[in-house]
Amino acid sequence: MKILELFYKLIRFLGPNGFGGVQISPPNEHRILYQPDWDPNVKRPWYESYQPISYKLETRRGTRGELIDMVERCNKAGVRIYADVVANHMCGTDAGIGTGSAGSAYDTEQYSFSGVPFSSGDFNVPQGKCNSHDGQISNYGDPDQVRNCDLFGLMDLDLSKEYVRQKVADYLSDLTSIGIAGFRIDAAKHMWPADVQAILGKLKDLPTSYFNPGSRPFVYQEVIDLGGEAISSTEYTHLGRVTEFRYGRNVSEAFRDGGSNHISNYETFGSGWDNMVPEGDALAFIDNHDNQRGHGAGGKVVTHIDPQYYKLAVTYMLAWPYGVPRVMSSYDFVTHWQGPPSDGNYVTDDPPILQDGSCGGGWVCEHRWRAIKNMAKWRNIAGNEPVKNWWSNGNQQAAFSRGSKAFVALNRDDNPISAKLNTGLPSGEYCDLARGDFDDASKTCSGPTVTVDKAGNADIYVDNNSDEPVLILHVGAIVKGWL
Ligand code: AAO
Repeated sequence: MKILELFYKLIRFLGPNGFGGVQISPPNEHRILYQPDWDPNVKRPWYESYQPISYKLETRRGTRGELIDMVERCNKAGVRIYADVVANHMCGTDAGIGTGSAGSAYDTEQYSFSGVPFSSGDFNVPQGKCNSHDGQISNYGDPDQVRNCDLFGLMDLDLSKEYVRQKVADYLSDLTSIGIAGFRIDAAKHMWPADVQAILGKLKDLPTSYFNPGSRPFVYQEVIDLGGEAISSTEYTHLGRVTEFRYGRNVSEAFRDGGSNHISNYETFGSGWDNMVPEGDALAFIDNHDNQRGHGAGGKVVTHIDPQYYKLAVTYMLAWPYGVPRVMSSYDFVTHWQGPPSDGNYVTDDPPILQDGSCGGGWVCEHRWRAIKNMAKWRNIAGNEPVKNWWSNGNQQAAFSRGSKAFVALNRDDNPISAKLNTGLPSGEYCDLARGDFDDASKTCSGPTVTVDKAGNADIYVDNNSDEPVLILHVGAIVKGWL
């Protein structure tokens, strides 16, 4: 009985808490980058997953069968799975001769990947299509170089070739056929938009076993555009959404340690700011797997390492109407290349779920932190309601509602928020979802409540020294209505 309960607890967390989907690490065969001289817990760096060997679905995280099982269970629970797709390149030229995580043989000197198969005619550098002296990308001002040369020595595929396009499209079709709902296209900036378009054009609608007829894969492309380079995000927005790296940078400016902006200035945050793409084109996020450890780009973004600031930033992201938001869920690390918690064979561990619902075993699971977890449902309840009742102290405190559905207060200041504010909400006694959880069946709150009067006003108090420097209310968590 206990085991069954635990099982249901595990599969029933994301859906009931309002999370719509999960982005998974690249699910295809990758290089095994064993570094015998490295520290025991980092012998297999995380980033080997970004060095494809073939499109077989077998990785350090599990087998094809295990992936299918997970996708099916998640689809049944109403949670979609989005795969991180690495199609710009294969592994690094430094890999030499070896076999990948599914046992496929490769030889980088010969440009041979037997598991696909690819050979030298399928890559840009050996065909002389890269214009840099060493086959590498060094000049981000030159779009030909960015798209035809090797990124960090990763063997750049010639995606203008019909054969290569078809192999990638076959891989993506395989993913959708098992119920995967869409893709993050890794390194899309390093692929010609026309090539991405040709590949996506080969895909069929999503299978009707899990999706409505006529559904297309949800696509978001990793295009790092912080300005000052030749390639801009808008070259890709007709193909799907783009990862808006300016978003996390901008929000972090208000919330991270030493940030230079004030939350009081964020009343107009959105598409008009800092040349961010229109909100309908954006995938919004605070940090990602690269910039939380100093890889990639985005500058100094706030991460789980500063939990108070991070809760503020993610609460703001989920409360503010811009883009499709993505919440990061991490494992703890000391060195930036350290791989995930794993067993003696470097197979990634399942995160153990502790009594209080948090993760153990080295997993951070930010998405299970109470404020972040409860904000997922908050955003769903807010829906398309506009921002109303904006309040700020002109400094680092702000509060606002989304219509009359949801209200949030954020405190990054040196003083508590202690004010009577218009929450925009119907009168009632609300569960403070930053400090307690609401049980819908019994209409009870495990933490303190906040009373909203008939005019929508409430005495709002948010301690600046609290671990939870936010206040979260919505109409789905009312202990007693119509006071
Ligand atoms: C590893 C080793 C390499 C080795 C290679 C082959 O680290 O030393 O040569 O293997 O054996 C990940 C890791 C890499 C790793 C790779 C393969 O992060 O370290 O290489 O797996 O195992 C660029 C790309 C972007 C990419 C990002 C990391 O544009 O696509 O670098 N992200 C994705 C994934 C990432 C993955 C790959 C791609 C590869 O998310 O996990 O790599 O599949 C500028 C450009 C950016 C560029 C950065 C970094 O950014 O604009 O496009 O990102 O440089 O070079 C300011 C500027 C900003 C600038 C930034 C940094 O912020 O405003 O524009 O500074 O200069």
